Amino acid sequence: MEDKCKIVIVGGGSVGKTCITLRYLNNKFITHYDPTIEESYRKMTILDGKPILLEILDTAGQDEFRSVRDKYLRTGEGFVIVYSITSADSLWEAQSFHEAIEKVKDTTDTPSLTVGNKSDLESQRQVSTSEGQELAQKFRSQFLEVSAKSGKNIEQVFETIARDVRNWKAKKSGKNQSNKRNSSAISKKKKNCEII
Ligand SMILES: Nc1nc2c(ncn2[C@@H]2O[C@H](COP(=O)(O)OP(=O)(O)OP(=O)(O)O)[C@@H](O)[C@H]2O)c(=O)[nH]1
Ligand SMILES: [Mg+2]
Repeated sequence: MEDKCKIVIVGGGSVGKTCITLRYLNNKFITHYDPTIEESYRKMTILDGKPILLEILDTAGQDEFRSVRDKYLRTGEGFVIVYSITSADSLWEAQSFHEAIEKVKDTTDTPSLTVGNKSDLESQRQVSTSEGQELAQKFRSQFLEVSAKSGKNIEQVFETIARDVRNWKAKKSGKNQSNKRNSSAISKKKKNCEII
């Protein structure tokens, strides 16, 4: 059976979450702004030679539509945290989304990727590349500057987060297997004790 990966795209309003998602899925760029409530998509792809089903959830950046936030944070396996390089405020918002993820997941090792979008708007830049990188380091996530308009680094967004989730799951199931082995070794020992 193929792998599955639940990816959630988060970030402030109008940073370009929907445009990133639709550029990846349809290779199209939408110029008008229509705030998202919540949209989900599925895409089958090949990652590192193996099939994987990506379940992508495009979420609301606008405050008034954020009521279901905790639910999707709980079910997501990998998070793409988006800000716009043209908005310093959106970098702060990215931070608050990251805090919400850590709080809901109650762990610091959830796979995430920090993305600075609208890299085609260099003349309107308010967030330097190094500021974005610093934030990503703080989140212990990888970092990409992208443009939904030009398509720059869009494929990499989904490849990177899907690979992270796949590795994270493999690590987790490896740990579970060794826990099972340990506990069955303990129960065997116990049985041996009873016989003696
Ligand atoms: N120049 C440029 N504009 C972009 C880019 N990505 C998005 N936009 C524009 O920014 C506006 C908002 O984009 P959306 O993708 O709808 O933003 P969003 O983050 O989904 O917004 P919410 O759904 O409200 O959270 C639209 O007018 C897009 O055309 C980009 O890479 N470059
Ligand atoms: Mg949207």
